[in-house]
Amino acid sequence: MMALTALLVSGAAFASETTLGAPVPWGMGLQAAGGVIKERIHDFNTLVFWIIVVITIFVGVLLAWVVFRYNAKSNPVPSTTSHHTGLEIAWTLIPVLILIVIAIPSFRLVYFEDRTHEADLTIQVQGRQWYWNYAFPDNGGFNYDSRPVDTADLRDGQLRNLTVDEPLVIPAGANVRVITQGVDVIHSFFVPSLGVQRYTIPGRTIETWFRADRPGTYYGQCNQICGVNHWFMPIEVRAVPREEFDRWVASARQRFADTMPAQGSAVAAAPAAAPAAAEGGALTIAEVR
Ligand SMILES: [Cu+2]
Repeated sequence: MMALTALLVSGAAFASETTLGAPVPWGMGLQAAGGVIKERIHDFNTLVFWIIVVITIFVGVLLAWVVFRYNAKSNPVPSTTSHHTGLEIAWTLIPVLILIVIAIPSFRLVYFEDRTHEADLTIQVQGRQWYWNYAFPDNGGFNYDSRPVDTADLRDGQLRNLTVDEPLVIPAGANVRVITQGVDVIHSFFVPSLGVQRYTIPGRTIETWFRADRPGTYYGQCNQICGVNHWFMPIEVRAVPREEFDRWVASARQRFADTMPAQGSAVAAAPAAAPAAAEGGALTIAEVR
């Protein structure tokens, strides 16, 4: 039901083929999955949820039975049993088995989320007080800042405290390796609908990955209290088809050319072919908004 609501909301606000990874009013479950990691998180969550339901019902029934059957009125002469070997083995072994049933998929998921061995693309994420900086080392090394849009400046379809001026654009379906770095204090790169979360810690470089299997817009926020504007440090990931991503890269290489390390002719030559594509790329991004 929750997933259905999320789907309806996303269908209303965005084109039908895009997914919306964002909080929804009265949402109580996990956000809709935009990729494989979040799907596995959903599966694991469902498994643990039903284990909890069964245990809660079992303990509730047991408690009610003891209260009604063995209260002082119904059971004036209490049993003097102090040990029951069979029972003690059971209430030790069964919880151990339950924990094993939870632990195996849990560890599998932790290691799956941890890093990818087949990255199609590497991006570098820096949390800063109070905005994000994204770098594309595979695409010329340009980088840019991503800052939130003030509520007063929001346009139609933009989300309060979530929409940013320069989203993180990635190709849909690609394994994106994320390298996080800290600059000032600890921040945390967190996009719930893509199932990705990593600290950005000064003096450290940490790796993780994510994949958006469907084109769409996925929102997140800094997830580590990092100062007075921590609440206003949103993340907007836009997953687009490969061709659109390539157009965006061409445009970004021009717009953020001053941030690219000088690497001789390879970098300098690339923008020559780009102007037309660059405009197209920028237009497409604007259209989606
Ligand atoms: Cu932060």
